[in-house]
Amino acid sequence: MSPRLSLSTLADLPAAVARPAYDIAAAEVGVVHLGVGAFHRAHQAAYLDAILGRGHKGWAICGASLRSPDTSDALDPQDGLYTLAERSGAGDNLRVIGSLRRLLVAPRDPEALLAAMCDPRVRIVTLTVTEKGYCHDPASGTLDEAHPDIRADLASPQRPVSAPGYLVEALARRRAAGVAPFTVLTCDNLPANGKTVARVTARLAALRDDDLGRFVAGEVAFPSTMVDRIVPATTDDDRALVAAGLGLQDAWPVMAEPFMQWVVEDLFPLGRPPLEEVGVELVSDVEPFEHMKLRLLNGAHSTLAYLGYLAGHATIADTMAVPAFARLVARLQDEEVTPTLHLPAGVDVAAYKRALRERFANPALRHRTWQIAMDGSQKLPQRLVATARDRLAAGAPIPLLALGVAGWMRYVTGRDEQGNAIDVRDPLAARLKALADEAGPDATRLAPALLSVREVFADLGADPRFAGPVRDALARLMARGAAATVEEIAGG
Ligand code: CS2
Repeated sequence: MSPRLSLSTLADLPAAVARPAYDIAAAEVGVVHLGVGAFHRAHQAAYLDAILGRGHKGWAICGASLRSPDTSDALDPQDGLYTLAERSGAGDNLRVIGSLRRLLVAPRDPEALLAAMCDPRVRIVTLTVTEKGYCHDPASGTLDEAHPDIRADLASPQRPVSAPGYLVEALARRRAAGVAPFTVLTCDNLPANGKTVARVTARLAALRDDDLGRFVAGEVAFPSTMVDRIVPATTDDDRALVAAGLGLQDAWPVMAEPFMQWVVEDLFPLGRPPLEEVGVELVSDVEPFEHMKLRLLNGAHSTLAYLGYLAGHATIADTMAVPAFARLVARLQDEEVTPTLHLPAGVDVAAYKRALRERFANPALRHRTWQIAMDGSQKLPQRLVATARDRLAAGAPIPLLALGVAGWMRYVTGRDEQGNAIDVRDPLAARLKALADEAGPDATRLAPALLSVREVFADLGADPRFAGPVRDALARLMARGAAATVEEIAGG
């Protein structure tokens, strides 16, 4: 077996592999990141690698895992170096990223993470902890005060477990030490993500102490962001492909499409890296971009994930290769999503949608429908339900949005169309399954049972203008299966 990628083997890389052109040892940590998974490593860490490459050496990252030690165990022996493989039908580009200068595992050493967050040289704390990592109620965007991790964080605030728990404790310690608060930059696909994380964090702080709550609400900046890059989970085949390209082993490379986008609200009281130098769009209002992305990309992604999985397709590209599914995506985007968007002048939404459909069809990315289907209860509100809410307010029909929601319902019953078990991963999985089991397969009972889940649908579950189309779509799915239903609805 070839040696491992690390600082000492960097010089052995073939010329075709891009690598840090800056002095890695001189880079200084200015950002602590919570949730150092594949998405972060293919997105924010790549942007900051480019920032370091332009000579701004104060913006390296200390990345922390809040749960599993896997990333740290894989990358520590590699001095934090890893490969980013950009994949498309045209081939693969390999690039070694050097911006991750330190790795921490929170449960192993919570004090080390808190100390890193309290270092005055750290000016920004970024997060990708997925939707469920904020311990909030997805429909209302407020802290779930009954969440076990939040209860644990209130019982022992100095030894946090959750992401909001770490933010609050580190902000409290900085305040006590007279160090100005860091900026909190969430990079998760939540609606109004800066405001939502501000609300959740300030509420947790207030539950500890009113004064701390006021401080977090009043003195801490939580800019909103729109992040975009498709990053499927890494497989062993990917590792082999990267090892062949490097001539070295990399225990955990990340695979991504060539496209990447980052729109950031420019609100950084302690300063920020010159992100505009590396293609980041700095704006005063992220919301129009966020709606465009969450509704057009993620809404279509979830729809393809549930219906594609049920129709027997393992990946998004395989699903998009079926003409009826490709038409379903185009019609959903054109007829039911685009009319809800309010885009700033200069955004070419038609080009955006065309590019999106090509990105979904990228044959080199094996993005599993099962992966995207995960955590639907946390994703549906902002991806499909909010769009449906806007449509109904405008008196407009929602047959295709309803079909996506019905696909989720069929999926969370936990049985596929052949009667095989589906491995449903969702914080609400057990409750969803119990509701589905009790209701049985008849859509006139199953749809209302699942529509009663307020965390997903809030008041819309009881609105006949929403419940009716969802029930009808579910009845078709139960009777005809996903492939035939999509063909009937979008085929011609
Ligand atoms: C996907 C996203 O897994 C999912 O739910 O829809 O991760 C998607 O690939 C990214 O948001 C693209 O930017």
